[in-house]
Amino acid sequence: MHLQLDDRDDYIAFYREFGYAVIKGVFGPGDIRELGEAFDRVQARALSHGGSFRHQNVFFRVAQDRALGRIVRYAQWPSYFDEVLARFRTDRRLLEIVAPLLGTDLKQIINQMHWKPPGAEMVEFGYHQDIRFRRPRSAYRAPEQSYVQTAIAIDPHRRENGAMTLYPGSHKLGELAFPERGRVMDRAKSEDDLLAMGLDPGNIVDLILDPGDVAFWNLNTIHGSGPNTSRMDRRVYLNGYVRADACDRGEWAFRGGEPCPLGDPVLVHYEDLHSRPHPHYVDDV
Ligand SMILES: O=C(O)CCC(=O)C(=O)O
Repeated sequence: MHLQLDDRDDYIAFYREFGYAVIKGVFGPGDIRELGEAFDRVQARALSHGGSFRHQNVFFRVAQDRALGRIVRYAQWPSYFDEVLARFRTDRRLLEIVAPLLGTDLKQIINQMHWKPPGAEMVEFGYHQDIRFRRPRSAYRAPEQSYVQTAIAIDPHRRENGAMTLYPGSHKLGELAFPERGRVMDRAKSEDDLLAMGLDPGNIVDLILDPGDVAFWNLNTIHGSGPNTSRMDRRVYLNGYVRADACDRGEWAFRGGEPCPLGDPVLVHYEDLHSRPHPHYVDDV
């Protein structure tokens, strides 16, 4: 189903029914060029470090890939240091998408860039629901209704380059007890995980995006993503918003619909923000 930003009623209805939706052409070629350059800048910066690196909420996950050597899997909260990424995190076009679901007073939990460089062997995400990452749970009230995850496609997003795949309607199943088998980003996307939950892998759909499209999904929507067997990267810029009155964590993104710039970092995920605020390497790569 191809929806445009103007088809607000349709994409909200689609989201409510299936737990995700795609809006075509939200961002134009100029926007995507700017974002693509930001991806290159942040990737180079992350690789300038010897391993995974944290400074306050900023985190670069660097991994050792069997085929390519050191690669960047993701960067968290680049908007603290990159003006372009900061501008897009509070872009009104993203607000317009989520406001019908969440209102216009929003905090942000996810500000994240993902890469899947061509030829890399270890870039899959096992099937999961994002609700598992919303911790501590006591900081979130009714997270399934008060939180929406968005993704801006920078590259074409196809099965060959490791598109996300989703289980439509799975947001209605509640939080499922996926087997705890290490980090989601270290697991291959496997139909066995769905079968183990009594779910039919035949229901899975590919999330097909073109550059500038925006996908958004519910915290309970089951999704994962496969390997990149193409010659093209597969980059997405993720921004996750929560109704401010339903969450004790996160950076303000919009107040009364007005963009909120970042200041001194506040608690989002990094529990040691105040006790260990200095830059350091994280040695679990
Ligand atoms: O980038 C991807 O393919 C996976 C994204 C994902 O699963 C997530 O952000 O929860």
